[in-house]
Amino acid sequence: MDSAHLHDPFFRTVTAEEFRHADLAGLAAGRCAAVRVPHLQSADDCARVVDALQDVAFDSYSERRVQPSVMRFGVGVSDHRVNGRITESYWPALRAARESWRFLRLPFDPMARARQAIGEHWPKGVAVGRHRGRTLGAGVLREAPQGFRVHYDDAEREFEEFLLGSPLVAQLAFNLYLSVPTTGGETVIWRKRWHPEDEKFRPPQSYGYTDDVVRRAERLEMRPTVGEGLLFDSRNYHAVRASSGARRIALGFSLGLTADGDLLAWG
Ligand SMILES: O=C(O)CCC(=O)C(=O)O
Ligand SMILES: [Fe+2]
Repeated sequence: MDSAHLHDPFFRTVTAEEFRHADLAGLAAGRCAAVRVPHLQSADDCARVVDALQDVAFDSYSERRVQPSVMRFGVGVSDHRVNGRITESYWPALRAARESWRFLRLPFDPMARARQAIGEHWPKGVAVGRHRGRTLGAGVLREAPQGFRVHYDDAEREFEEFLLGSPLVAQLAFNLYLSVPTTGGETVIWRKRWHPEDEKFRPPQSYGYTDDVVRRAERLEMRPTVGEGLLFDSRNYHAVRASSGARRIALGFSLGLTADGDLLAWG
């Protein structure tokens, strides 16, 4: 039998009304691939953020590394990483990004709310991670009408020193969908982690890989709805399909689980 047709019963999504402790622990343990909470935020609150962004310019990620381009509001640590270290440029960029957030004059902090919702049943809650004593960015908003290439996110491999001061026993990507397109925009996750052989599928300098890297791997495809919160294991290869018809804006951050049970966010 072609291995592409075999199903791993642990490679599945769990849908729940909130982020339950058992589902987060199960996700970290590899007992499921993603946890979806369809109504994490109300459509009204999502619309409030989207409205505030109406006339706001997004930056784009480094065009050298990220093709096709991905638009971003806020600062991501990946754009300030050289040879596995955070460059000093990150900190003033982060201060400027915090200023831009204040400029939106939102009646609530959507990142803090998301952390609160994820940490509601987690013993220590969710805090923003710190790097060498300095608090990292809490997350970004991303808009990628042309999608994200197949890639994985793993701070253990991306950073030479521990990003959050200690090893991360699990790493998750969080997204809250504030606005969704009419066509496309699916999040796709493959049951595959990086292998050294995969480098032949990565164009030089690129963060992402060609689709061949996930050929034959089992796949999950999700179509997010407005207000949905999604958590998945970011070390699995994943991608976002191109979209059209309306903006696809997701609030996103990474989460790392330490051996002490701390769930720490960074953008
Ligand atoms: O926008 C998404 O659905 C996923 C984006 C992504 O690559 C991530 O959150 O790591
Ligand atoms: Fe990602």
